[in-house]
This record gives sequence, C-alpha cells and structure tokens, in this order.
Amino acid sequence: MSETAERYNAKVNEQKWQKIWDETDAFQTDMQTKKPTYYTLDMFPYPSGKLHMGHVRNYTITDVIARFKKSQGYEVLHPMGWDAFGLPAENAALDRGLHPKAWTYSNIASMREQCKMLGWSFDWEKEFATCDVDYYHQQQRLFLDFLKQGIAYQREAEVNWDPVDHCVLANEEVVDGKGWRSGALVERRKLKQWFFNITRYADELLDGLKTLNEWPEKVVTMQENWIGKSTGLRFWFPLQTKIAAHDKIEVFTTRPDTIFGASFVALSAGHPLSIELAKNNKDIQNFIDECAKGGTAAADIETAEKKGIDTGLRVPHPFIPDHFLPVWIANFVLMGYGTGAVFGCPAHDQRDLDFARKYNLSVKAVVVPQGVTELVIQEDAFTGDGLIVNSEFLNGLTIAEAKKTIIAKFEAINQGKAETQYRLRDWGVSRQRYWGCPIPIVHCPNCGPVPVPDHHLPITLPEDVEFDRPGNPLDRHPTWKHVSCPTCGTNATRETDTMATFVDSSWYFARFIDPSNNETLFDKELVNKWLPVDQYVGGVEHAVLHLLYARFFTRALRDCGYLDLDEPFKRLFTQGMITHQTFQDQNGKWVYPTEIKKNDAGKWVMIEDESPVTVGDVIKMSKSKKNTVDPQEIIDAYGADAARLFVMSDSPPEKDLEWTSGGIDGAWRFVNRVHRLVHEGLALYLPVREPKPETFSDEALTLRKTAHRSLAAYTESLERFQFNAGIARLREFANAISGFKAQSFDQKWALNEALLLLVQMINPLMPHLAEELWQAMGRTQLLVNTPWPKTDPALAKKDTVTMGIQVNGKLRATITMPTGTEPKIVEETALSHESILPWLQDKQIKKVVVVPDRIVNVVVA
Ligand code: ANZ
Ligand code: ZN
Repeated sequence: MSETAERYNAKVNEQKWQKIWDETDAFQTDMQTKKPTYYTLDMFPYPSGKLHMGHVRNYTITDVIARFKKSQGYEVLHPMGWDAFGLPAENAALDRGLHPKAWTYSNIASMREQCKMLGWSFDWEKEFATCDVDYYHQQQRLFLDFLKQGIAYQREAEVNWDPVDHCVLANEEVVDGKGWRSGALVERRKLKQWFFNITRYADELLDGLKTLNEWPEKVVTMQENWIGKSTGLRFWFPLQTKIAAHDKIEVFTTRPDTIFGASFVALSAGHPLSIELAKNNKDIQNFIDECAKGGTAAADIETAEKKGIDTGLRVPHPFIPDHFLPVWIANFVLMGYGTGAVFGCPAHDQRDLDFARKYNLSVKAVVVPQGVTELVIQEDAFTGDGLIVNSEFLNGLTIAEAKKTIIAKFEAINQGKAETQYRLRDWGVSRQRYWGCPIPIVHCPNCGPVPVPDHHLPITLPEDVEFDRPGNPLDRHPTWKHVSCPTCGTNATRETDTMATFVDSSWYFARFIDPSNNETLFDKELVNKWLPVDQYVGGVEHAVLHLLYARFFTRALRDCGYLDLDEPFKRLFTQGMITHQTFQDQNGKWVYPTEIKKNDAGKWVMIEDESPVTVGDVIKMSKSKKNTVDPQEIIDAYGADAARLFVMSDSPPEKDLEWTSGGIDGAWRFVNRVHRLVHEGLALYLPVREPKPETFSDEALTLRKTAHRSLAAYTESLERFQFNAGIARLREFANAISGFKAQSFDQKWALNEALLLLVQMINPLMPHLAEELWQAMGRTQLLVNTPWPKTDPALAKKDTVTMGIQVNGKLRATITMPTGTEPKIVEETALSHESILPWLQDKQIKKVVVVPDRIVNVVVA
C-alpha cells in the first residue's frame, strides 16, 4: 500500500487541477445554449485587496450550487466581477499617495488570484469591474435614457454635508449625527442634485414583493417597511392673516382620528413659512441655523432631543369653535416628508408628548383602550388600538371607523384630502467624488443642464488628478470640466458630480450576460433568456438598499426597452456571518489570533513576551476587533478544499458559523481520510472494471444500500441548501466504507461503486480532491464534465416503513413492516395489534383503508 501512507498534497494537486480547468475552459458558459439555463450569482465584492472569510463562505455556497447544477445538466452562468468605484480608493489615494485606479486594479489582480486558488468555478471570460470605461460608458447611456423617461431629474435638496471631508454623505454614512469617516458633526446644506424617481415605482415595487416567494421573509418585510406605504390625510389650517404668499399651513397625518387631541402645529425648520418668519425674527433665524446642524437621517432625528420655538402664530382648530392651536417650529419635523408640517397630538404620539412636556403644551387623551373610560397620560403616549373619546361626533368609534369618518368630513368641508404616503424617497445619486461614474451632463449658462450627446460618450475620468486635499478633484482639475455647450457652443462646464456606487451595482447582474457589448448595455434577447438570476446569494445587510435599487432598475430598464422582466432575482439566499473569538492583551488592546499561543499551563499568552491574554466574546469577524483569520493563511496551511469544506460544515448556511482551529483541523482530517479510503480501495481491487456481478452477498448489498441512500439524502440536502446536514451524511457514508471488508469479487465491486459515488458526491465541495481521486480510479473524463450520479431507487428505498394505525381517524398505534408489504397482510397485522384491540371491542368494523407504506385507517361503528 504505497500511496496509502502518503499524506495528500493539497497544494500541488489544487494548482494542477485549477490549471486543467483553466486550459479546458471548463467553466465557460455557452450563452446561446439550448440546455436549460441556471444563473447563480454572488453579490460581487468591493476590491479591498484581499478576500475575507465572509467571501469564502459566500462564494463557496454559490460554487457548490454551480458545480452541482452543472452536473445535473444545466448550462450554468457563474460570473465574478468587481464593485470597484467608491470612497476607499480615494482614501487610499489621500492616505498613501496611490492613484485610485492603480490601487483598485492591483487589488483586483490579487483578489482574482485568490478566487482561483479557492477553486471557484467562475467564468472569467465574463469578468468586469464597474470602473472599466466600457462598463460605465453604458451606464452613462442609461442615465441619459433615464433622463428622457423622466426617471432621472435634478432638484435642490437638503443633504448631509461633511465639513471635514467636504462631501455629501448618504444618510447611512451619518452615524450619530457625525460623518462615518471623519467623525465631524454633519451639517445640512442645500445643493442641486441628481435624483432617480424610484417613488414612481413604489406601488409596483411593493406589489412585486408578493411574487418573491423564494426570498427570505425577513427581507421582504424589510423592503415593505422601507417603502412604508401609509394612507393618511392631507389637510390645512387657514392662517388668520396672510404671511407673504402663505394663507394656510398644510399638514399630513396618518392619525386624523386624533384631531380632537391636537395641541399644537409644528413646522420643519426648512419649511418656507419658517424661512419667511425668520426674516423678521432673529430668534427664529438662530433656531433654524441650529437645526441645520445634525444629519437628515430619520434615526438621528428620532434620537435627538426634541426642540422648538413658538412662532407666536395661532391657527383655528377645524372642528372646535374658538379654539386655537399655537404654531411652533420643531426640529423633529422633516422637510422631505409629507408636507413638512404636522399637527401634534401628545397623548398618542411619543415625539409630540416629549415635546409637549418640555414646552408645557396641553395633553388630551382621545383614544382609550377597550373597557377603559379614562386614560391618564404620564410619560408614555398611548399608541395602541382602542375607542375614541372626548371627540364629539367621533366618540365611541374605533380608530379605523373614526379615520374614515373624519377624512370624509374634511373632504366634505373642502379642507383636506385622503392621501397615500410612502416613506420611500427618491434616490439622490449625486456624489461630490472623483472615483465614480461621471454624470454625462454639461451645464450651460444659456441652455441650463444639457445631456451629453451619445457620440461624445464615454465621458472618461481624467487620470491626472491630485489628492493633496479632501473634496472633489474633478472640480478643481485645471481643464477637464471646461467644455463648450453641445447645443449652443457657449463656454460651459461639465457636471463634476459622479454617480453613487449603488448605481453601478443596480444592473451589473444583467451586464454579466453580455459583458463585452459595446453597442448597447446588453443584448435584449440574451438577457431575457438568462434573467432572472436563479439563485442570488449575499449578506442580509443588503436587504434594503442594493436589493431594492436592483428591483427598481430592472423595471426602469424594462421601461426604457432594454429587457422584458420585472424581478431580477428569483431566489435569494442570505448567508450568516463568520464569527470568531476575540482576544485582548493586558492593556486591553485587541490582538490577532496569530499573535498569541497557549503556554505550558494551557493559558493564552502573547507569543512575543508571554504576557497574559484575555479571551472575549465570539463575535463577527472584523478588522477592528482583530478577530479575523486570513483565508490566504488557511489555503497555504490546509488547501482550498479543507477551507471550503469547513465553511460549509458546521452550521446551516443561513446561520452564523464560528471559526475554530479545531474545525478547520477536522476538515483537513476528512480530506485526508477520503484520500486514504480511495487509495486503500485501489490497492485492494484494482482493476475492477469487470462486469457487474449477478448476485451480491448480504454484506455487499448492505454497502450498496448505504451508498444509494446516502446519495439520495445528500442530493436532497444540496437542493435544499442544507449543506451541513449533507456533509454529516457524507461522513457517515465514509465511516460505512472504512468499516467494510471487501474479500469476494462482488464485495470488491460494491466497494468500488461506493468509492466512485463518494468521490462524485464530494465533488461540489472539494473539487480538487475529487478530480484527483476520480483520475486515480481510472476515469478519463473530467469530473466537472461528468453528470451527477443516479440513485438506484430499488437500493435507495428503505427496507421497512413505519405506518400509523388510525381508528376513526385518530392515531392509536404504529407498526413497522417491510416496505411494499401487501395491503392484505398490513390489514391483518393492524387489526391484531394489541393497542388496537381495545378500540375494536364491541364495535363493528365497517371498512379498513390501507395506504401502502403510509397509513391504515379502521372505520368502526
Ligand atoms: C398627527 C398624529 C397624531 C400623528 C398621532 C401620529 C400620531 P408615518 O406613519 O411614518 O407615515 N409626520 C408627518 N409628516 C412629518 C414630517 N415631515 N416630519 C415628522 N413627522 C411627520 O408617520 C406619519 C405621522 O408622522 C403623521 O401622523 C405625523 O404625525 C408625522 F397620535 O399626525 B401624525
Ligand atoms: Zn448652451
């Protein structure tokens, strides 16, 4: 047994098979195929420079699926590319003097190598980066189409301004009112910005969710909440005297049923009336200025202290004669939502209550829980369901009834209108940044914003830019922005904003289908053929923005005539995170697992000086906590197959997986075990290619049954994404093989069969080892091109089944019988079962129904 003793050399073998796959174009997709298609896609990575363990898990999941589906006869598209624009490249330029382009492409090169080392079956022919001119050229075209369709438009908008980084921040880049990178207090500013009209599609995006029955429910719910459709009422309070052009204050409410509990009206600081009032009132002006500090994100506003200023104005309550409400300006009222003004009902809204308590405004409960007559409001507003009180003609109604009644009343007196409102805002896509897709617009003093004509595209990024200070280098470039107007020829300037990177990732999945098309975004027929993506895999952190934008883009592309579908991703899977223990040195500083060791006493200490280390919680791997494990080190030490096996083994893929050195060691042992099993088998039966024996001994038959049952169960676990359960099955199967003594020819044949199946089964998970062993067993066709093995149903079938015995539909006993037992015998056995006899006593048996291998029902009277 010469080879048996040898350890499996992962490094050499993995490189060998990667080369062979590469040379034979094993994963190149035939886009014109007549076979059924299967498109499996990972959320493509940002090219930060190195893969992390999260990538390894994510991309192994799709790789297992891709290889499995390919072997099942599908033409599989499994592409990889790079979400390559964005801030980190500019920060690298600022911090280290590297050009964003050079930094990005060199990161891509190293990550591509790592992907190859992991043996992922990507079709590299389809690769592109969003910063490739060819890609963003088409995106600029799409922008112009959006402009024509009214999907892209420009308007002034309040933005989060980071005074240190000199740029606009997205709401999600504002953390506790501070810039995520600079940490500076964010200010609100008005700027002309480009927007995409996603709200036009709000209803469609909401309805479409109902068709996504292969998406995780939590993601669907998050999108629903994000779109946030609510029906409410828009109505107004007349002003006693006109202020400039204003003769009323319009408000939006989702709780018109609480109108009799109104105690004030509040305007947002950005409301035109507030600005008008500030002209003659220094205090109001100061208050508005103060409100301009702090982010526009709803979460920031929710947590900020409620503040306001009384304008002195008073408006009449619509239904209580001679009752007037004070008009305040308040920091918790947003300009971008509803009408930018509200009526406050402190008893039933917590923000209003906090505000009322602070400024001593009245609090009147108008809704009480069922069965309660009087409600005293202390520090908590009552927001639950109940009946209306203290509200004249609404008294005694439920909230829903009261809403209907009051809306009808407002409409009848012509002072309001029912209105559907969405939380979803139009999508601001302008970024004052260099490393992004330039917006193809020229601003002309005569013509205004002019779309760049198609034959002038692409507008490429200039490469000679300086990063000596923050802000947008496009804006201060000496020549780039100066052009003549495409319409009238006057000196004009280019738009220097670039598009948000979420734009780049909103249509890349379609571009993968036709990535080198330079005529248009992609071929329509091909895209109709290959979309939607059959299986999309990524992190749940993209549940809202990316996934909603991609759904919106698909509809927008449809309306621009590029494709004929609504939903881009048929099935979505969100994988769990990889967690790891955390370690701190004696000064409380986080340290990497590679910096520590166990000392003789079994305690963790620093390798450097043996100083003590404290072991902390098991949490998500992150650079800041230094609890990361570098995939490269794992590949170098154990090889890709062991790493792939481990990330799929220990927990269901939707759950978190704790990385442990014990776990990866265990995976490595299994790699070696399978290798040894096959080589031991080879030494025993080689060459067993003789015809199948006529009969099998009991021992041989038992092994064959185990093999086919394992295959059936394993295949089903792959279909169902229960990889960890499947791997447990594989291990049991390997145990059965290693305990098997093959002596006679039929036994050797059975062992040979079992090993062949085992090798094919491990293939999606550990493809290098599988190819190696497959070849060692004398097979010449590559395993990647070999169809998935078929189970023999006769062997896979269980020997016995457990059937329930019911009497008049109630389960009274179970019996275990050989599979396929004749109904007559089943009936006899059931009727003589000792737990059944008492139920039959003194009764007449009317009928006995036997569902073979399932159930027996005895009908008695
Ligand atoms: C009166 C009222 C009484 C309200 C009550 C709530 C409870 P959703 O459900 O999120 O759409 N609102 C309206 N416009 C606002 C703005 N621009 N900034 C801040 N708040 C605003 O929220 C709708 C409710 O949020 C509206 O209903 C309004 O307060 C407030 F017992 O009106 B409500
Ligand atoms: Zn012009």
